[in-house]
Amino acid sequence: MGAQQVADRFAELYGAAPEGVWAAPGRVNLIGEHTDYNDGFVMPFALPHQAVAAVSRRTDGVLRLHSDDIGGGVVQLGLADLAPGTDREWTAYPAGVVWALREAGHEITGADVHLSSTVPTGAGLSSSAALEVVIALALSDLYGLGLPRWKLARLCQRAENVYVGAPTGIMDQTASACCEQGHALFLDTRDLSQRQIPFDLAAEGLRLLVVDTQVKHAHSGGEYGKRRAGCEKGAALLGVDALRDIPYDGLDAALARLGDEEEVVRLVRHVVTEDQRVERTVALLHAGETRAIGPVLTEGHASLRDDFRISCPELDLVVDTALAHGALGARMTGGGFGGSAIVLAEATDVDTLTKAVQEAFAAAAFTAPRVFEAVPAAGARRLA
Ligand code: GAF
Repeated sequence: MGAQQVADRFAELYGAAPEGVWAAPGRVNLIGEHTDYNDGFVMPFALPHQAVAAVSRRTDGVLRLHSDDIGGGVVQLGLADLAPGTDREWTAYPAGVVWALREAGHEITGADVHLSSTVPTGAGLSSSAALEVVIALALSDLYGLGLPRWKLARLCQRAENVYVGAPTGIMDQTASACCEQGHALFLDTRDLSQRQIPFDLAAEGLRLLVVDTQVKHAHSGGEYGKRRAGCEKGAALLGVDALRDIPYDGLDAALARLGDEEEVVRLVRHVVTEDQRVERTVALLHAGETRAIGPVLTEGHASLRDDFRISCPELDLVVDTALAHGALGARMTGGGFGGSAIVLAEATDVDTLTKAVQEAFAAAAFTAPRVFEAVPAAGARRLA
């Protein structure tokens, strides 16, 4: 939805034009899954799908939130009443950001907000991070906080971890806040250092498809947290701060030290090899060998499926079908347990591949997937 439409709807709801309109995108993660809470590497890029927010300040300690995507009218909250764990609705994401900003000492005295998002929810494409980041950026601008992007991302992660109660890492919020058009973001989640990596598939006759399996997932559920706890246990057993500290060439020795901790062994193996896959992907892109990243993506899927155990039949079917019909590589993307897969393919194979995946889903009696092409889009910004 365009900035003007969102501003018009704001004016209809609240009786005056907004002070401004901002946008923040969802993301696809190219490679580097479940590495971000292990201080590791990730490589997301922004989608053209985005959350758009029209916002004005208030001075009376009231936060009003509205979205036509959800329905249910304007929700009015008192800033003094915002408290972690009290909201189980979509409003927890924007309200959590206001809470996190105030908790960090920023004087926010209220806001009227109208939101409209095109990021599919529960599809592993970071719809919640888009909501958080768009509010954080709007309030940082309006209240003159001048917060750098990485700090906005940290505040949004705090909102999600503490206020919403989902123990996620820093990737999604940083992707939404920091990605640039035409680039993937190589992010070191230990110190948040970043490199924008040119990623123009069309110029090379390639395409990246996103296949949303329509299997919904949620990270506040227990499985994500269990994986995270297992990784932390692995780091503790190995005497390191985070699994990032296990070098790839020290993996075998580390696994041997874990002995019969079979589950921890699998988690550690995934994280350490996944960090190495990110580094390999960056090196291949740097060398102009874009097609060669395909097998690396596919290896990543096998690791998430067999070691991390967070795939599902629908995601595996996308990957297997795409590979059987000529894809260069394919893998699940995002947190797992449903959501989306990505497929790297020659442009000329896209129609055949899409049809094959759709037919395979129909034959398996799965809900029809949603398939679209992903082109790296801009990160969060002010629109008006
Ligand atoms: C979700 C989380 F929000 C991220 O922090 C990340 O851990 C991802 O799952 C898995 O790579 O999107």
